Amino acid sequence: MQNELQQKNNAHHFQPFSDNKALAEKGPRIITNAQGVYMYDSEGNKFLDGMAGLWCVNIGYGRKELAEVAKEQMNELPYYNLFFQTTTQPATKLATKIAELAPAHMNKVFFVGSGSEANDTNFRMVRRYWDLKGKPTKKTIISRKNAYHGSTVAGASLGGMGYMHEQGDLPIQGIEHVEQPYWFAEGNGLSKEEFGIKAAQSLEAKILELGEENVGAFIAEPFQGAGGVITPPDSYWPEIKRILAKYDILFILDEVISGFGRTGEWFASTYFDLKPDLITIAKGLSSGYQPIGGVIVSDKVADVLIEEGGDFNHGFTYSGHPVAAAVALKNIELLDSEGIVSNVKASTSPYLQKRWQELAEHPIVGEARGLGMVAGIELVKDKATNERLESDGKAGGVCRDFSIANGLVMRPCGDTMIISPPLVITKAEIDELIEKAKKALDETAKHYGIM
Ligand code: PXG
Repeated sequence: MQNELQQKNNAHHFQPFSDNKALAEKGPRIITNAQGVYMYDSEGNKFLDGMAGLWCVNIGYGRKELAEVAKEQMNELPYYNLFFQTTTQPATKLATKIAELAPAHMNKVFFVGSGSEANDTNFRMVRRYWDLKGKPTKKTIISRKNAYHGSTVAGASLGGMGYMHEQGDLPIQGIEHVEQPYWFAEGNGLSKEEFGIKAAQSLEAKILELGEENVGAFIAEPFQGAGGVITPPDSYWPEIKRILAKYDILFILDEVISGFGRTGEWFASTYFDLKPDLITIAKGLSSGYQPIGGVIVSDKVADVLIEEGGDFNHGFTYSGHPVAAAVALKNIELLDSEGIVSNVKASTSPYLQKRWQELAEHPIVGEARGLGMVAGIELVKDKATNERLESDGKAGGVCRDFSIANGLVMRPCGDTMIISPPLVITKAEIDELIEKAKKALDETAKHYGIM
């Protein structure tokens, strides 16, 4: 029997990325409150949130300072826009703070409301840049299969998810996809490093196929998040850097997940030693406490768009919303002053990764991988051949259900189980996460008659 709120939900709420018919039969779980790395549902169940919401609650739940700042800002100035030659104090202060933390060659921020809007902004900025440079044919943006760049028309098109493209006739024109560096699934007998080079070289092949004069940019996540925490072989990024240096195209690094401390650095561009022209940000920018995103713009691009471009006819009602900006600024200040990001680098992420590797010993785990505060495991039936437990990627859902029943939110991407916990997670909480993950793996193995 479903409760009243569940019934109302079934009647009136059309939810994202959900089979709404199946959801109505089952009734949604209602999350009511959260503190630190834990969240609670309306039945009183407690969960360790191994996904930091949707990869975003970097600072953890329940930070009253952020609520206070939101309240103060709402009382002082609940809304004003950034259009037509005005700004607000929070938006300007936040842009200044981000520029301080960003790579030295990036000093301007364009605000939006989400990661998807930020990538739509990138799409338009890239085309505008090349128009202004007198090279209007450089329109195509190259992305990668199994990338995630958002859910708007441009975001979903830039992304490389087949299950998104097949709804609504995507991708739109002018977006092409090359190989992803997913060695476990696609390595085909090559060594990891050989495969990393090969995957990177599919970018060069595509540039040559399309003609450099037709390519505006390459977009990529530093590690793929929603694609299944795909951490590239060490050879991948150096080879991409070689290719990007050879051709005159822009480089968009989508740091919506990786930004604001997830790798132990403020930005993964530092972690991987990359030099992007544009960086996409959202999620950890406000730790999800308010919806806000942005594009960090390099001097190279800003000098053309701003010095030579006149009006950039783009922006949103909620671009740099003052309440969201004030909360984001406080969030960054706390991540910094409390040493949360530096602690990830020095202490908790090495500990998480060391303990996560223990899962590689489990009979149904084909690979355990990760970096910073993200990690993934591949579920298999046979460790020697990496044959999957089921042919259609359903084992991940089975493992997820066991994990949730044990009080750990760990999520599946097909048969890859992934985690991305709040950055404030302690070593003791990491121990709990690992024990619960092991238990879910044991139960999954038993379910398939393996243990
Ligand atoms: N880029 C990346 C790398 C993302 O992970 C976006 C852009 C879009 O951000 P917005 O704020 O528009 O959602 C994301 C978002 C999943 C999942 O299933 C991941 C995201 C969103 C929804 C679901 O892991 N990432």
